[in-house]
Amino acid sequence: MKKRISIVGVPMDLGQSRRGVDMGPSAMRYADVVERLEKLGYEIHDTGDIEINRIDKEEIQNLKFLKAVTDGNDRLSQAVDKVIESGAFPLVLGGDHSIAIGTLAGVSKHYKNLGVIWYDAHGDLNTAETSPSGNIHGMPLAVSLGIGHHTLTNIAGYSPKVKPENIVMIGIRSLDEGEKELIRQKGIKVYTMHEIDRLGMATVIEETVEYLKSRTDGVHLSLDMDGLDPTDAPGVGTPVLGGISYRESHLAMEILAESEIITSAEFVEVNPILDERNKTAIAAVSLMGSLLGEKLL
Ligand code: HAR
Ligand code: MN
Ligand code: MN
Ligand code: MN
Repeated sequence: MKKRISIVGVPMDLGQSRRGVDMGPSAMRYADVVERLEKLGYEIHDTGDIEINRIDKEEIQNLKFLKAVTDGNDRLSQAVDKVIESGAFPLVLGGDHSIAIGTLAGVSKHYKNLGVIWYDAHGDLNTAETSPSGNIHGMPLAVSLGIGHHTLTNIAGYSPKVKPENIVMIGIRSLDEGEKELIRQKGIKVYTMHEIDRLGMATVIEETVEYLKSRTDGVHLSLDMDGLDPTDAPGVGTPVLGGISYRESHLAMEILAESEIITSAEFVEVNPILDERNKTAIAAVSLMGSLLGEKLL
C-alpha cells in the first residue's frame, strides 16, 4: 500500500504583526508541493485550509488576537488529530508559528513521549509576561510545555503537550531574557548557530537523532523558515542574519529522512509578500522533498 500524506493549510497571520504570512499555504501549493511529493510515491490528500476568523482585534494581557489564535488552533488540532487517526502523515503548512500550538495539540495525544525538533532562529518560549511584542508566534513552544495563558495551554483539553527533555532546538540565534531563563531552568537541549558552526550540521542532526530515538515514540519537526539565513529564505516576517544555509538545511532533512524518526511536520512563517519570486516557498517545498525521501541519485 502507498504511504499517505495529508496536507493541512493554515492561513494564520494573527500570531504576529506583518500581514501576508496567511498566504504561505497558497505559495507552497503554487511551488508544487503536491506534485513534488506525489513523485516520491506518496498518495497525497490536500485537506484544504483551516478557517481563521480575522474579525476579532482584541488584545488581552499582552496577547494579540488571543481569541482568533485560540479558535484557529483549536480547529487545527482537531484536523491534525483526524489525519493521524486516518493513518496518514500530517504535513501542516503555515501560517505564522503560533500554529504549532494547534499542531502539537493534535499530534501529541497520539504519543506517550512525543519528541519535537524546533528548527528556528527564535526560541518561541515567551509568555505574556516575558514577550517584548505580545505576538503569540513568539510563544508556541512555551505553550506546548504548559506555560502560558490557559486558553492556549488547554487546547484539546490537556496540558502539557511536550516534555522539556524531549525537545531539541536547532538554529537558534535570537532569544529574549525570559526565554534564556526558561531554557536553563528546564534544561532544554539547544544547538545555537555557534554549535552548528563548530560541529557542522551533520553532527548536530546525528546527535539529535541519537538523543530523540532513545527517549521518544514519535518526533514532530516544526520548521520555521526564518531558521534559514535570510539570503536563502527572504520571505519571512522576522529575519535574523547568520542563519542556517539552504544546503545545510537540505543535509539536515536528508539525515532525518534516513533516520525515519519523523512522524509529523510543519513548515511555517512563509510570507510571499516579503519574498523574492516565491523563493522561500520553493525552498520550503524542496526541504519537504528531502525530508520525505527525495534523493539526487
Ligand atoms: N522573540 C520575539 C517575540 O517574542 C520574536 C519572535 C519572532 N518569532 C518568530 N517565530 N518568528 O520564531 O516577539
Ligand atoms: Mn484522536
Ligand atoms: Mn518560530
Ligand atoms: Mn522564528
